[in-house]
Amino acid sequence: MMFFRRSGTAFSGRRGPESFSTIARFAFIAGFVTLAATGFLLSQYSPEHIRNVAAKIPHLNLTPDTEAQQAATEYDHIVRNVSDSELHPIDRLIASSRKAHEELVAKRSYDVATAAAKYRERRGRHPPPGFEKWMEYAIGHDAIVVEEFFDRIYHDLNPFWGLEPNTLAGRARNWHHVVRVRDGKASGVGDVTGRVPWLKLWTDLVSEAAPNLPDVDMPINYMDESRLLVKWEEIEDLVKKAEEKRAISEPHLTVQKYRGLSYLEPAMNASEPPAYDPAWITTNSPQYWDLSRAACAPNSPARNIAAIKDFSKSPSLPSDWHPPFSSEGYVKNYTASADPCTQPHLRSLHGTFIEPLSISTSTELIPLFGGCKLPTNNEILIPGAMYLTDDPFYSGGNGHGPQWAQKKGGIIWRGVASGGRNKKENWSHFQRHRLLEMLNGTTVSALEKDGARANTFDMAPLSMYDYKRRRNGSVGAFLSEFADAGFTDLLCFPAGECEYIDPHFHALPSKPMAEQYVNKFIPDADGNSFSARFRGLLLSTSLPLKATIYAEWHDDRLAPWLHFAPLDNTFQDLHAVLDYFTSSAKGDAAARLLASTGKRWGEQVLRRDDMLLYVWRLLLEFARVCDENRLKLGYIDDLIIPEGSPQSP
Ligand SMILES: *[C@@H]1O[C@H](CO)[C@@H](O)[C@H](O)[C@H]1NC(C)=O
Ligand SMILES: *[C@@H]1O[C@H](CO)[C@@H](O)[C@H](O)[C@H]1NC(C)=O
Ligand SMILES: *[C@@H]1O[C@H](CO)[C@@H](O)[C@H](O)[C@H]1NC(C)=O
Ligand SMILES: *[C@@H]1O[C@H](CO)[C@@H](O)[C@H](O)[C@H]1NC(C)=O
Ligand SMILES: *[C@@H]1O[C@H](CO)[C@@H](O)[C@H](O)[C@H]1NC(C)=O
Ligand SMILES: CC(=O)N[C@H]1CO[C@H](CO)[C@@H](O)[C@@H]1O
Repeated sequence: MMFFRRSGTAFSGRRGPESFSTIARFAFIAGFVTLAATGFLLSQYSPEHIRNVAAKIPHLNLTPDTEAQQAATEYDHIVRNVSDSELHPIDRLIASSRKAHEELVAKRSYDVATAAAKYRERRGRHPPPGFEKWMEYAIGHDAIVVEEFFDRIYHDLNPFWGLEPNTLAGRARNWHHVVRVRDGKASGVGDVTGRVPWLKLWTDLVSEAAPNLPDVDMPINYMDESRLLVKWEEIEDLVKKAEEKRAISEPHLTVQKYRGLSYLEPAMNASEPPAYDPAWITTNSPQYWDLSRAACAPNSPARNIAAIKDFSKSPSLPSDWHPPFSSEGYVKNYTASADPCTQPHLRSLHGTFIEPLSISTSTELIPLFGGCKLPTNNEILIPGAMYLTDDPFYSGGNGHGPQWAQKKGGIIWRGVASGGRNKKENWSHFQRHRLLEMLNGTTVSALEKDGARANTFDMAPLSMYDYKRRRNGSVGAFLSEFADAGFTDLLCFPAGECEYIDPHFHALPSKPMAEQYVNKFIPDADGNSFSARFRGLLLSTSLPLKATIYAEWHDDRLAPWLHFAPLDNTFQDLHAVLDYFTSSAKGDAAARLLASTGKRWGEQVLRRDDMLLYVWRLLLEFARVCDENRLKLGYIDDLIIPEGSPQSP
C-alpha cells in the first residue's frame, strides 16, 4: 500500500495525529494522496461534503440479483441473435469464463463431511483440527465454500512445512507486530504508537474466530511493500521436503489437540526474547527486479534478464506482444498475466522495478503475513487491512452508484502519481503515468495525427487490434469526450520541482468515489503496491478494468471477464477493450453484465464474513505448521463411525 508511506525505513511508518478514519476517508476520496496534501484536501472533501454529494446521486433500486439477471438476459439475447463472425474475442472470453465459473461454483460444499472429503482430495492431508467449527460458521453465514477458493492459503504455506516447527513458532511469536491468540482470545502485540491501525483492524477480525482457534501467532508486515524474495531453488527444496511428508494419516494415529504455545513464554521475570530479523536489503542495489527474478523458475523468461540501469530512454513495450496468457489479444489467464516472471519487459514498465520508494527485503524465509505481494514474494496473504475498516468511505458506504441505465458512458480515474519515486529520468516507465497518457485524448490524438509516440507508450499495431476508431484515427477524439482521468498530485521529485512533468500532465481536483461511480468504467492500476480499491470497485455498479502484478487473498474467487475486465500490464489492450464496450449495444450489455455480476458476486464472497473465514482457516493451518505434532494433527470426526451406527459415512 502506498498511501501511508513517506519514508523508506522498515519501521518508520509513523503517523501524524489524525485518526485513521479521517485518513481513510481522505485516502479514499483523494485517491490515496500523500500526507503532504492532507490539510488542503480534507477541508475541500470533508466527510460531510461527500455525504451531501452522495445523497444527491440516485442509487440502485433494483436488488443486485435482479440487475445481474436482467443484464445476463439482455446480453444473451443480443448474442443469440448475432452470427459467429460478429462475435468479438471478448464475447468468447466471457462465454468461457461464465462456463468455468459455473463449473467451479457447482463444486460448492454444504456440509462438513463433503468439505472435508474435498479437502483431503485436493490437499492430500486431513483438514486441520477445528475444521468442523469453521464449516459450521461458514454454513451459518451462507458462505460459499468451494475448496479451490482457498488454494492461495496452501500455496503460501507450503514452503513452511519444510521448516522446523518450533523455530517457526518462535519466530512468529517474537516478531515486532503480532496478532496473538492465547486461550481463545486475540490481542495485538507490538508498539504501534503513531502508526496506521492495521494491527487493531486485523486483531479485531481474528478476535471473532479466536474462541475457536488454537494458540497461534500471526506476525504481520507493517510496511507498505511486500518484503520476502527467497530464491526459487530454496523454495523448491522446502516444498519438496514438505511433499515427502505430506500424507493422510491413519485415523487411529491422528490427534486433534494442538500442542499450544505456552512453552514459548519467557520464564517468569525474564525479558521478552528479541525479534528474529534476517538480513534486510534496504537499498535499491541490487535492484528490486534482480531480487525478484531470482525467485522466478529457472526456465521462466525473466529469470536471466537483468535489471535495466538507465531509465532515461522511453520504455519499450514489446512489439507484437502475444503472451501465452492471452487469447486474440485479450487477457485470458489473469493469474498468469500478473506474473513478472513471464514478462521481462515489466522490469521497465512498473514502478516497483524502477524506483520503489523504499526497500526492505530479505531472501530468507521467515513467517510474515501481509495484504498483498508479488507472485515472487513469500509472504502469507491475508485481506488488506483497508478492506476491514467499517468506515463507509472505504467501500463507498451505501453509495455504490446508480444503475447502469442511469450512468454516464465514461471512464474516470483519480489518484496520485505513485508507483515509486517518479523523476525526470524515469517517470515514463511508471504504470499510472502510462495509464493516464493512454486515456488522455490530447495525447492520443497527437499520436494518431503524426504517428509520433507518446512518452510512455506506443499505439498497439492495427494488426493486433483492428477496429473502426483505430482505422480512422479517432481514438483520441473519442477519449477526449469519454475519459476524465488525471492525477490529483503529481508527486514530483524533488518535491515541487515539476518542470519535467508539467508539459505532460496537470493535476485535477479529487472526486469522491460516490461521484466517480456515476461513470460506467473505472480502471484500477497499482500504486506503490496494490491499490486497495479493487473490492470497493467490485462492489460498485461500475465496471472495474484492472491490471496488477500484486496478488491478493481473493484472487481465486474472482473470474476475469465475469466479475471485472482484466487488462494487460502494458495496457496495450486498453483502447481496444474500451472500444468493444462502447461501440455496440452488445458491448454495452457485456459491460453491464460484468459490472452487475461482479457486484452481486462480491456481495456473496467478499464480505467481512468471507475474510474472517479465510483468515480463520489460514490460522488453523498456520498453527498446525508451527506444531511439532503437525504430521499427526488432523480433523477426522467425519471418518469415525459413531458407535451403534448402521452405516458408514
Ligand atoms: C435480430 O437481428 C435481426 C437482423 O439483424 C433484427 O432484425 C432483429 O430485430 C433482431 N432481433 C432481436 C430480438 O434483437
Ligand atoms: C520476580 O520479580 C518479583 C518482583 O520483582 C519478585 O518478587 C519475584 O521473586 C521474582 N520471581 C522470580 C521467579 O524471580
Ligand atoms: C493460469 O496460469 C497459471 C500459472 O501462471 C496456471 O497455474 C494455471 O493453471 C492457469 N490457468 C488456466 C485455467 O489455464
Ligand atoms: C471513425 O469511426 C467511428 C466509429 O465508427 C465513428 O464514430 C467516427 O465518426 C469516425 N470518425 C471519422 C473521423 O471518420
Ligand atoms: C493531457 O495531455 C496534455 C498534452 O500532453 C497535457 O497538457 C495535459 O495536462 C494532459 N491532461 C492531464 C489531465 O494530465
Ligand atoms: C531503478 C533505477 O535505476 N531507478 C533510477 C531512476 O532514476 C534515477 C535518477 O533520477 C536513478 O537514480 C535511479 O537509479
